[in-house]
Amino acid sequence: MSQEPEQKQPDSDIEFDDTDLVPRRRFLTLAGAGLLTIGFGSFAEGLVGGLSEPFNQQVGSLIFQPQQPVPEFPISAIEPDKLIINSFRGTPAIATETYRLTIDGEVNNPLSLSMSNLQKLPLTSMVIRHVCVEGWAAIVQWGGVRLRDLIAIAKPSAQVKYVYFYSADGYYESWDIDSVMHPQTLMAYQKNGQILTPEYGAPLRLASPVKLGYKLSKWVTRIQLTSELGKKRGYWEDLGYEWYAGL
Ligand SMILES: Nc1nc2c(c(=O)[nH]1)N[C@H]1C(S)=C(S)[C@@H](COP(=O)(O)O)O[C@H]1N2
Ligand SMILES: [Mo]
Repeated sequence: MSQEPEQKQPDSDIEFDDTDLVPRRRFLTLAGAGLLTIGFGSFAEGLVGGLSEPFNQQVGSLIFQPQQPVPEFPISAIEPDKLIINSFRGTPAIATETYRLTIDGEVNNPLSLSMSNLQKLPLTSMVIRHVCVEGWAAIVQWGGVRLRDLIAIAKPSAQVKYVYFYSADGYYESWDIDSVMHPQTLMAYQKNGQILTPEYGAPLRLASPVKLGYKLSKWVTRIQLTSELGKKRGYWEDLGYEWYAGL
């Protein structure tokens, strides 16, 4: 007699479709609880509050007591010509229609999100300064989804301390969880009021006033939550640049 090996649920099973804000498996439970009829804020809180296992103290406290916001600039301060395209390997071709953002690693609810899934979540807009270590800066308006909202849906496990970002051009970065959960850390799909263009990271890139330019990955396809940093920490970091790179 042989036992059937335990089958791991394939990622496709939890893919969103255009009408659901949440993966299908979860849709049933949340719809049952009536949570889908209310706003996303309540939806995320309901999700977090309803966890059966203790929520990561660190990640949890960051969700409910957000860090001090970094002051923003008025729209009139935007410097449209100053954001220099800085890409180590050119612009990768990404078809927006088939693009998916994967959120996985040490999470209870791995996600695969389309741009239309992401665009249904609350849009946050901010005008901040982008600073590149190569000696230039630009005031830019970014619009997108708060990364901490996405992390909350993915239900990180208790030990998560770091997050890796993988990009379609082979670029990779790792961040501390505090900076990831900062309310002004966005997965952006708009720049200066327009949809993001390919050379600036479309369809989805990091934008944040708490990190230097090289931490702000363009063309992000995968976000991996982890309790440990590996040997590789980031494209520039592995060539000698500082890892934390805070502003
Ligand atoms: N995937 C990817 N992301 C990246 C880079 C890159 O080469 N590839 N360059 C980084 C650097 S050094 C900077 S300053 C900013 C530049 O963003 P911009 O090209 O939109 O001005 O992107 C960052 N993100
Ligand atoms: Mo940079």
